[in-house]
Formats: sequence, structure tokens, C-alpha cells
Amino acid sequence: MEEKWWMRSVVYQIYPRSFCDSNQDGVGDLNGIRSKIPYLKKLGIDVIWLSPVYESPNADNGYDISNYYAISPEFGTMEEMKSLIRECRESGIRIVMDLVVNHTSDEHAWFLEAKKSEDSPYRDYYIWRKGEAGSPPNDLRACFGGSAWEYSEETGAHYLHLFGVKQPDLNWENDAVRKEIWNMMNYWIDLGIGGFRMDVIDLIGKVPDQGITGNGPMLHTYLQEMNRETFGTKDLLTVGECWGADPEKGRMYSDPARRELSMIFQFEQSMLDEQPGKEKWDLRPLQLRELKQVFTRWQTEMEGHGWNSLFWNNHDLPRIVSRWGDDGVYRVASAKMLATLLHGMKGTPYIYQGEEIGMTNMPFHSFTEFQDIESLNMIQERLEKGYLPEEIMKSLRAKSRDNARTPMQWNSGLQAGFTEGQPWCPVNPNYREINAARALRDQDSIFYYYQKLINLRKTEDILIYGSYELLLPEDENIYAYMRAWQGKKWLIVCNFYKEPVPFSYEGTGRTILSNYKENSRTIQNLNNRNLRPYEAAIYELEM
Ligand code: TEU
Ligand code: CA
Repeated sequence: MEEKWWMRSVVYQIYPRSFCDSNQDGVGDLNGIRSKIPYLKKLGIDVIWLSPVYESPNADNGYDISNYYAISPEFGTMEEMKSLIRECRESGIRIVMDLVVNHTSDEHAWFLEAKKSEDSPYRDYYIWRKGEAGSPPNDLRACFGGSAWEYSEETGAHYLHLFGVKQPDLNWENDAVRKEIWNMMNYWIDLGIGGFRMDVIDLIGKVPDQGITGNGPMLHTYLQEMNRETFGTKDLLTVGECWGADPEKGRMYSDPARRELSMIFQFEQSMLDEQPGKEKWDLRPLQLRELKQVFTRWQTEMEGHGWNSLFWNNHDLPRIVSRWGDDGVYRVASAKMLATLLHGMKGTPYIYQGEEIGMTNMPFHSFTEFQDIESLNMIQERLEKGYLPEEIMKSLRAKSRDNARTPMQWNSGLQAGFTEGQPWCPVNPNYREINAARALRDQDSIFYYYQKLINLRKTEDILIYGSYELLLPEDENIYAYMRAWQGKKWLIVCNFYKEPVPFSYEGTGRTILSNYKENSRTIQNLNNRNLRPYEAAIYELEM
């Protein structure tokens, strides 16, 4: 495949509301982000994925947009947005905007017009079905619980919303809707952004009357049209959020010959700790062998026909060190192990704010502490169904999206240095121990480990181009794989758990990176070793 700039890049996701507050109103903002460019530069990332900063009534924290051409006043102004884009560019950082076009807010001007009358020119921008209140056209369910159809009195019809009631779905079958979206995308492209992250893009081809939501028949036709009409000739990074993708679908999106997207986010690994066919709240322990199978399938099946994105975390997922690492004694070692495992693979890595300092889940104690619409709806739904409060709490502590949305922990001062006001969401009480200032003072911190991994990707072609081969597929404790490129071989080996475990590889290698103190760059005998708790290393094999 032809080399693209985003193949060598590392993306940093910013959830603006929780990143840095510059004006003491308790909400992170654009000027806060601008003040942290040197920090991001130091980490070494080259792209920011900015979660939505558009005008929004915040029913879903900005994923419900009421104006695609305006910045939400709580985040700043369009002038500040332009300055952010420019200042990042000057530091070699591109900005990838969140593109939320499966739905708008119900406060978007299009919807306000559409719901007034069947004759409105905007009526067909959304998906309506005539019918009585209380009897929706079918039993489609919304992602945030309840029916996907909401009755609207003005015209005696239901509209479709695959997420919250305040997030009506756009009707992609309407040419005028697609045209509006292409215009809007081109507006942002002209402002000099580096690309788009496309929210739930696999839903745009839905056929609601047949119960089809994801991967509808027109999905790829629309994406090809989008590519032609907007970014196709522009050399941007485009990444689709695709919960329903397997590797075969992954190739359809990202095979350069098909002219759709650069890559997608797939979530097969992210669903391994839930009971199959049930909801994300229905927990089960992760099986390492399954994790290896999923990653390995994506690594091998995309080879030459597409490109992977690599991520553990985002604003919807629990913190990885709490989820599959250890957020107690082995927090630092396990965070570095998880970083090694992911960044050693082929694809474009994504870091979610705070991951680089090993931020953890929030120790929630009561239902009143939750703010996210998905968690709030789930609490209500499960209480009604008779679940025990303790059971519900257990699921929320493990999986609530609020875990990832607590303010970024900058220092050990008041409110972790996130704001001088009252933060919109409480700071994790562990901020005195876990914060960026402390990480920057400690040469062994998770921060500097990420910095090294990012740096390796800049200098080592083997990370970009090298083939991937899984070793020890049946091993239940160790994740080990080999990358190979032009006569060079790198062995990546990770003990996924806290129990020490024997590991043996016939050969010797030079340590490229390790989360335990080793005489780096000296030759190691890899035979008959004992991996310490969460030990991880990259070795260049002696050939
Ligand atoms: O997420 C898509 C999505 O399917 C999530 O709702 C997911 O199922 C859930 O978060 C798992 O916990 C995207 C955005 O990333 C999310 O923040 C939005 O709420 C959602 O779309 C609607 O725009
Ligand atoms: Ca603010």
C-alpha cells in the first residue's frame, strides 16, 4: 500500500469538556486546549481527534449538534477554533474533527422546521412514520434504551432516533441531506483541518422498516459519494466508528482501491468482556485467548487491503488500566504493558486523554453521581425491571461512560489543575498521585513510556510496514507476537497478568523497550525466562 502520513502518525483524542478549562467556568474549552499544545508536542503526537465542539444543547455532550457551523459558546468562538487549527499546524499537529451526521439535535433548525408540518421542505431530512401515539411503527430499540421511535404531536407521526429522543436520525436517502453534509464537510476542510472521525457512520444506510440499522445496503455507496464530493483529493485522515464491523467489512471501508475511508474503529475486542448477545452491562471476565484471536484476525486480514486503527480507550469506554490492567499496585507496569501490546501492532494508534498518565476509572458510590444519558437511562430501565441496585452499580462502575469523562488530571493542586472553578464533573480523588505534572518529573513514568513508543513509530519502518505473526496462540497468560520487515525481526512479549509466568524463545535479542529496568540495548538470552508481573518488552532478534 502507498504510504500515507497517517500511517506513521499517533492520534490523541481530546474530550474538550474535560480537558482544560481556561476561564474558570468548570468546562474545558478551546483556549484550554491551546494552552496544552506544548504538552502534546512533548508527548509527540501528530494528530488531535477533537470530540464535538459544535453548538449543542448537550443531551449527549455534544453528540447532538444544533449547528454544524458554530462553536458552542461554552467551548469558545469560531475565531478561537481557527487559532487552534493554526497553532496546532505550526506545531506539526493536525486536527481531526468529529463528524456526527447520523443524527442531529432536535434543536437543529432543520428538525425544528421538519416537525412543524408535513409540507415543510425539511420534512424529509428526517425519518417519519404516521401513526397513533403509543404505537410505534415497529419495535426497533434505541441505543440508549426504549423505542427508537418518538411520537411528535404536531403532525401525528413518529420520528426515528437510534440514540436519545433528542437525537433524531437524518434521512440519508434524501439527496438534499447528503448535499448539506458535503457542503458542511467542505466548509471544515477549507478551514484547514486534518480529517474527520465519523460518528456511528455504519448506521447511515439504515432501512428502518426492515429493522436494518447497521451495514445497510447503501452504506458504501454513500461513503464513496462522500469521498468523491469532499475529501477524496485532499489527503486527509478519515476514520469511521463502526461497532458492527468484522475484518471483511473493515476492508470494504479502508481498501484504498475502493476510495472510502482511511481506516475504521472496530469494537470486537471491546465486546469481549460482555455476555454474547446481551448488553454491555452484562459482564464476564476477559479471556486473553479471545483477545488474541480478535486482534490477530484484524492484523492479518487487513494486510495489504486496508489499515487498522489501534485503540484501547475513548470517551465511551472504561479506562483500560482499570479494565484489563491493574489500577492498584501494578498500575504503572500494567499501563505500560497495555501500551506496548497495542503500539507494537500495525495500524494507527489512538491515545485517549489521560491514558498517557494511567488515569483510572472513577470510584462511584451512588446513582446520583452519574451524568451520562446512557447510564441514567440504564439505571431507570434496570430498576424498573427489578435488578438489584448493587448489580446495577457493579455494571456502572465497570462500564459507565462517565468513567472516562472525569477531568484530566494536570497536577496535585485544587481540582487537579483542570479548573479554578467548580468542575462540571467531579475530579477523580486519586489526582494527587496520578497527574501530568508528576509524570513529567519522573523519567520512568507512563508518559515517557508513551513518548518512547510514539518516537519508535517515527523512526522504525518495521512498526509501519512489518508483518504480524501471533506466537503462543493457546497461552492463557502471555500475548506474544512477531513483527518482521526487510530482514529485521521484533518480538513483542507481554505478561497480561500479575502472576509471574515462564517464557521461552530460542534465541537472543536486543531490548528496544521494556517496562522493567533492563540493560537496554544489551543482548538478552530469551530462552527460559520468567516474566515478572505485567512485564512487557520489545526485542530485536539477533539474526
Ligand atoms: O457512539 C456510538 C455508540 O454506539 C455508543 O453509544 C456505544 O454503543 C456506547 O457508547 C457504548 O457504551 C457514538 C459516540 O462515540 C457516543 O459518544 C455518542 O453518544 C453516540 O455515538 C451517539 O452520537
Ligand atoms: Ca471554560
